[in-house]
Amino acid sequence: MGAGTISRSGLFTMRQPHPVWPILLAGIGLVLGGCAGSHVGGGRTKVIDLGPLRIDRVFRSMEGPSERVRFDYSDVDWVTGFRTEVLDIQTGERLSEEFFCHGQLQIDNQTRLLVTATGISEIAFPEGFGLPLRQILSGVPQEKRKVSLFGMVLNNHHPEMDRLTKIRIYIDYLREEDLKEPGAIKRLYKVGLPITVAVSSPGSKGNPESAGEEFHLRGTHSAHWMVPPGKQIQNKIYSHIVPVDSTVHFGVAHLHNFGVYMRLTDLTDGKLLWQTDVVNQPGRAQIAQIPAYRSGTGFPLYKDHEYEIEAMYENLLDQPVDAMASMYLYYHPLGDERISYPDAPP
Ligand SMILES: [Cu+2]
Repeated sequence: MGAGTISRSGLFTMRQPHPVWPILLAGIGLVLGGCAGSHVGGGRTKVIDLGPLRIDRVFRSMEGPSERVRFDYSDVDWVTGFRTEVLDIQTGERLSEEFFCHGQLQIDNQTRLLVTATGISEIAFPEGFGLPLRQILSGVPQEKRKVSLFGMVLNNHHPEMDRLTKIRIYIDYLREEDLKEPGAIKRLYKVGLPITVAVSSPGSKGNPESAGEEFHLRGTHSAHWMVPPGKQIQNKIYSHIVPVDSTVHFGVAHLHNFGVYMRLTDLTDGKLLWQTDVVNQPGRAQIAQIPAYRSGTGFPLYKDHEYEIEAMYENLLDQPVDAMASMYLYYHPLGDERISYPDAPP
């Protein structure tokens, strides 16, 4: 059906300079039955717990305790959803998303295929779409053809707290045999579009390595910066964001607290394609939700167009706050081409 495999480097995925966190054969793997879609059967869910992760002081973004475990994908052909939650280990209570920094499903070549974070705890592709994990991995060199799950907690507000928590990850998936007919599900591939700033620019963090494994250093540019009090708009222009003409069917944006919006504009067409406006908890400078984009129809991305991503922060404190702005889009190639991520991100 497809036009062969296109070698897609992880050009716009985030870089992890050194694997600081050991890969542990831990976590609890459960398989749950799920409800079936109309044209595919046997929706399945794996549940994996990461932890214990002790929250006993303030941890800002990328500073909290974390765990990485190996993910056995031997029976996973398609991923249709990825959800994360933080639970209190003793009571089983689900904690607010303010205690969730981020989670991810990552290939050993550092390509992060699925990322959740504060306010975007759920990836749920539109019905009839899925990420073809097995096909993607078949394009990755054998020695890197492994997958891990990662989760990190966060605590911006409660210095007095002392709780043992865990991050629970749900992975909704399908096996090939669940598809009632060939082509019952459309392939989605990820592109990550981070805003980056010059490391040496005023206001940026001086030592990127100190921020831990997730610090997205891209040459002399970093995906992490500090926002001074007041409003700030950052943008970045990208070209060749997709290897083939495509339509986007799912998207999320990652922002830290005091983020206001993130938007994607097609500069060639002059069209605003998607904007997401942060929803804060009532009366608090705490992200409640960053609404996702989800559509069976989608919007187009063209291989030869130029795009701009833009993010606004409004820092209401009298001191600088940490910031990031990344957009993760899931696109379906119009010609049904097959994409892989054979190379480590630059
Ligand atoms: Cu971040």
